[in-house]
Amino acid sequence: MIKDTRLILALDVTDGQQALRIAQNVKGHVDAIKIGYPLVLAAGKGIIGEIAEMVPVIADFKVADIPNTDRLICEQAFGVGASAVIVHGFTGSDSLRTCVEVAEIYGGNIYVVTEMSHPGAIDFMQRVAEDMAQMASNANVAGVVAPATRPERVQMIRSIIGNDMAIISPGVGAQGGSAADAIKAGADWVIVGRSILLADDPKQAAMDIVKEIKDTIDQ
Ligand code: OMP
Repeated sequence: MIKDTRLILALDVTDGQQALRIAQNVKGHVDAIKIGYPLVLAAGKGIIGEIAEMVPVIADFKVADIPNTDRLICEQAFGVGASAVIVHGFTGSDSLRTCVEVAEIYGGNIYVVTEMSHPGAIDFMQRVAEDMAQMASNANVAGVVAPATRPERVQMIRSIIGNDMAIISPGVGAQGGSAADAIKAGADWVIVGRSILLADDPKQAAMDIVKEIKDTIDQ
């Protein structure tokens, strides 16, 4: 993924035509588009390939199964044109290794979820997030997902994985986090859905976030 705008759009809509229109509209203002179950279940996996023709696609399937099932899921995602797949860390190193192997075959990337951005992540995930970050680092993945809603946790996770791996950070806007704080804490990209999708002018909303990030970096 080319680091330019440092913004990833979470395309959480369930209408394929609307998804294509939004992608066309924001292309050039986002470095990637993240597509998850809502859109794929509604429009079919082919939507990944259609959008990948405009902007690189991260398939957010939060893969979390035994290695063989993980392999089948990752093959489906990379096979239709995803550049990267998001996988959960809590299923352990053998599951993760299998995802990495599939990614290597397709020349794609894996991002591992460490601690999620919503309040419930504190119930179970937070206490193993640092171990999952370490596992991700050992597995040499492209990066991890860490919460913009808790910039101090982004900073902690950055200290574990070092500077060779990327942090992509959701939770900006609708969930209360700020793009500037996430970037300052060490995120490489922020992931934003509703603040862009529900805006009167999604392209302008994306441009505003990109400006906020650029101003933060220039400070
Ligand atoms: P908004 O809250 O609408 O900006 O969307 C955030 C996007 O990031 C959604 O697609 C979530 O599924 C995703 N996400 C989180 O919000 N929190 C996480 O901890 C992890 C993800 C993710 O893996 O993308």
